[in-house]
Amino acid sequence: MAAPNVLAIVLAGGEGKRLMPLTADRAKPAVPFGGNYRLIDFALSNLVNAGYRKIVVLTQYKSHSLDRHVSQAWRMSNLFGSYIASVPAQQRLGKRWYLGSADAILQSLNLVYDERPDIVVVVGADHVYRMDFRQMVDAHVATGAPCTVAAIRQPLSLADQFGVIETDAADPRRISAFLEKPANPRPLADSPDEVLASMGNYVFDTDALVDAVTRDADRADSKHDMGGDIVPDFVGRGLAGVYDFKDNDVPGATERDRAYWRDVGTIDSYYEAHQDLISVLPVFNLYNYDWPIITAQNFYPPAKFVNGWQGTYGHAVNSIISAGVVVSGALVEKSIVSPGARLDSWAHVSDSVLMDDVHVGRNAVVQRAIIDKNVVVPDDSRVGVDPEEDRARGFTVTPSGITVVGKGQRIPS
Ligand code: ADQ
Repeated sequence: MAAPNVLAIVLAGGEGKRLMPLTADRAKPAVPFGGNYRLIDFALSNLVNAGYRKIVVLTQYKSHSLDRHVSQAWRMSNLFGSYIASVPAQQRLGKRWYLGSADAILQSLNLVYDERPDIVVVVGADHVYRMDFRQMVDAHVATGAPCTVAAIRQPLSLADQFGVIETDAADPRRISAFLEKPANPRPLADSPDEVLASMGNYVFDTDALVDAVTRDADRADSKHDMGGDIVPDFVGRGLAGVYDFKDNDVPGATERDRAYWRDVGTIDSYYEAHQDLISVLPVFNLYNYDWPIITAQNFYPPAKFVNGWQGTYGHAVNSIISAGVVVSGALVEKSIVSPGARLDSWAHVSDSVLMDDVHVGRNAVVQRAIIDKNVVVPDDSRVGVDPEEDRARGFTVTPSGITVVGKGQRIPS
């Protein structure tokens, strides 16, 4: 059988409130990650590596930096009909923003009509993982359900952040119940501390998706949300199948990172995912060249480590140091330093994430902190040392004690 014609829709309009202040100035999918990347790079790499090259990215909230990233990093020749296009809310159905992710698709149906795909793959844009979507599409075609939801086991304690799936006892590939972010979820029969969670990635037969979002538009009680309304509609009609992420076998994956999937929706989970990357043996393997995570190739010079003032020794250990960084007489430990950052003599950065072009001045101390783009940490100042002092200065401090200095925030000297 010929491969189906597939259109991918990337939902990238989310606000990401729980990642504030990192999302004060940018959409969640545009939040930098791992030094070089933006969150959306994981979803787009997974689609492109799977061979899907007709991709529309639906944006809305503070879309400028996301839009710029998609157009610069993901510019593709339109050879043989390939494209990755960032599409802003077009208000085709009236003067309103998207009401929810299903409304984003409804308002963008012209893109579906233009392409006339057999199948539409709908994916979120804010998770860190590798997944071969072609394998999910093959499973979708094989089961014959018009809607397939990707699923992964997650701790019961996190169930209120996810769509929770129950499967049919007689046919475990069918979804019998779906509850969006339930307060009292039922755990899995074979594992009392886990639920089967929706990953927010779906495969639809085109006609079924068009029908569902069109009917949903007239429903007064709908929030017009894919997870909250569209998937439950398919489940209610007995038309939804499940695709277990553990069946996905990405080329080059290791036994440890095959099942890796992280929702980095909170500052703490974002920070923890970074801690993994800088560990000696990370679970998520950035070095899998068989399934590369693609991002912008900026023209930064290589990273450089030099002795600084009075011969101070510039060095970094257990860290990721990106291109264009200059560590001059500073010490970096267990940290991620993004492109273009500069660290001066006697500065000490530990257990931290520094984003692009951060400047850490002489003798400054940064620990257990996330410092957003372009922020200057003045000479002799400190961040992340005293949570009360950080709160008093207007910085976000998470319950686990991570300080976040947002874009444009000033650190007093
Ligand atoms: P959430 O992530 O909480 O749950 P949502 O906030 O709708 O759901 O975000 C899903 C994706 O849609 C994100 O990539 C977001 O950027 C995008 N998005 C949100 N609103 C949008 C809009 N108005 N226009 C365009 N894009 C929009 C979802 C599912 C759950 C599932 C989790 C997995 O609803 O069932 O378990 O993802 O993390």
